[in-house]
Amino acid sequence: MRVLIVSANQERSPDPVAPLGACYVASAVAAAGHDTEMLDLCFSGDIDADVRAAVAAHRPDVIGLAMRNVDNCAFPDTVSYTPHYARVAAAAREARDVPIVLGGSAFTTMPRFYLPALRAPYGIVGEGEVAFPMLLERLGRGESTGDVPGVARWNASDGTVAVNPPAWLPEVDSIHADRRWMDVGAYYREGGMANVQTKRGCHYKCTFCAYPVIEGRGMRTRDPAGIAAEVRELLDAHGVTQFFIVDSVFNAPRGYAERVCAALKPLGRHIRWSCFVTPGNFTAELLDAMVEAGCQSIDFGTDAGSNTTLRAFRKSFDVDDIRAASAYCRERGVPFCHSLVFGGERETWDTVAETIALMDECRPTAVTAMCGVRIYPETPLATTLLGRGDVPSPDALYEPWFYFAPDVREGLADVVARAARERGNWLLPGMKLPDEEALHARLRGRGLKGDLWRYVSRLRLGQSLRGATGDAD
Ligand code: B12
Repeated sequence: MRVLIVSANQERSPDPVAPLGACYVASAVAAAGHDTEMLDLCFSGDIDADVRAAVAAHRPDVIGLAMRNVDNCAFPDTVSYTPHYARVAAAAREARDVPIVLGGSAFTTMPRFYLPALRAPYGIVGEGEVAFPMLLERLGRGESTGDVPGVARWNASDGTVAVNPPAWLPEVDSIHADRRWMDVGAYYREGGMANVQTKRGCHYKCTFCAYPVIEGRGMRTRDPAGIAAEVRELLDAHGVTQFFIVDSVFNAPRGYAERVCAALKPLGRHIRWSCFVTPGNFTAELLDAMVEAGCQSIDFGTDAGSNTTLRAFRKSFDVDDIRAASAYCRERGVPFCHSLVFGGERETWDTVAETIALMDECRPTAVTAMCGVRIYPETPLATTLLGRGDVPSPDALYEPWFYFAPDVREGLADVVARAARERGNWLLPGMKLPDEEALHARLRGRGLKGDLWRYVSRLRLGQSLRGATGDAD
C-alpha cells in the first residue's frame, strides 16, 4: 500500500522536538513493504498547502496522523492542540478520501475522544511498529481489523468507539528509527539537539503520570551497543553532538544506565546529552559514569520537595534522596534542574513552603514548576478522582483539567509565580514569565545547543555566558 505519515506537532516550546516516534513507525511500515512517505509539519507555514502537496505527490491509500501532545500540560496559560489536529485531519480528508489512522502519545492517552473528534475511522493505541503494519495488511486485503491488538475503531454510523488493548512489544532491539524521515539538521539548528531512546516502558506508580499508559509498565531495554551505534551514526552522518535521551526515566531499571554509559564512554568526549532522572536509585558512581559518557545536564523528575506530597504522589524517593542527588551534581559542577508539580493531593501551604525551601537548599541550576496536576484518563489519580466525584466524568478530562488540593486551590499560581520572581532560576511553562521566550530565542540565536535552562539564570542575573558552547569539543 501507499502510506503517508503526517507528523502534526508544531509546538516550539521549550524547543521543536524531532518526531522520533513517527520515524520509528515510518521505518516499520516501510520495512513491511509499503511505499512510505512522511510529512513533518513542525516547521510548516501553510498546513493546508503542505498536506495537499504531500498527498498529491504520494497518492496514499492510508494516511497516518502522528499526534504527540494533547496540550501543553501547563496552567493557567493552557493550550489545547485539539483544534490544530482537527485542522490537519480535515486537510488530509479534503486532499484525499482514504482512511486516516491516528497514533502517538496524545492519541494513546485518549483514543475514545480523538477518533470521533477528528472523524477518523482508525487509531493505534501504544507502540505503532507492529500494530500499524498489521492494520495496513488487513485493510489491504479487505479483512476484519477487529482483533488487531492496539487498534481503535470509530463507527461513524452509530458513533461507537471500540479500543483493543495494546500488545506491548516483547523486545525493542529489532526496531529502529531511520532518520531519513526527518530533517535532522533543522531540528539541530532550531531545537539544539537530536533525540535517542534507550528503553520503553515505565514501572513506577506515580499517581498522576501517563507514561505507563503511553509506553506500558514493563521496561524493555535496548542492547547498549546498538544505542552507541545509533549515536555514532548521528555524529558521523549529521554532525550531531547533542542529544536528549527520551526515556521516561534514564536510571531505571537498576544497573542498566551503567551499561548504557559504558557503551557511550568511548564517544564521551565528542557527545553531550541530557535526560530525565529519578532522584531515587541515583548514585555518585552513576553520575560519574554518565559524565564520562558525555552527560552534560540532568533533569530530575522530582515533582515535590515535601515527604507528604511525595508520598501522596506515590513517588519512590524522599527529600533526603533529592538532597543527595543535588549534592552529587553540585559537587561535580553538573548543571541540574528539578521539575516540580505544585497542587497535588495533600498539598498545603506548609508543603508548598517546604518544597520552595528545599529548592533553595539544593541550589539547582534551574527549577521548572507547573501549577495544578493535569489529570489524564486511565491514570491512578484519574480513577481516584472519578471515584470521589471530584472529576464529573472521563469526558471532562479530554480538555485540559487540572487538580488542585483544596487547601491551596485559591492563590497557588500567585504564590508560585512570586517564588519564581524572587529567584532567577525558576521557569514557569504555564505562566510564561515575561522574559522566558525572549531568553530562549536569544540563546538559540547564539547557536547554543542542549538544554537552555542551563543558561537562563545566568542571563537574568546579567552574568556572562563564558564557557557556553554550541557543541561538544
Ligand atoms: C522526552 C520528552 C520530552 C522532551 C523532548 C526532548 C527531545 N528533544 O526529544 C522535552 C523535555 C523537551 C519535552 C517537552 C514537552 N513535552 Co514531553 N515528553 C517526553 C517523553 C518522556 C518522551 C517522548 C518520546 O520521545 N518518546 C519516544 C517515542 C519513540 O515514542 P512516541 O512518540 O510515543 O511514539 C510511539 C507511539 O506513540 C506510536 N506512534 C507515534 N507516532 C505515531 C503515528 C502513527 C500514525 C501511529 C500509528 C503510531 C504512532 O508509535 C511510536 C513508536 O512505538 C513523553 C512521555 C512519554 N513517556 O512518552 C513526554 C510527553 C510527550 N510530553 C508531553 C508534553 C505535554 C510536553 C510539553 C508540552 C511540556 C511543556 N509544557 O513544556 C513540551 C512540548 C515539546 C514539543 N515541542 O512538543 C506530554 C504530551 C501529552 C500531553 N500531556 O499533552 C507527554 C506524553 C508527557 C506527559 N505529560 O504525559 N518532552
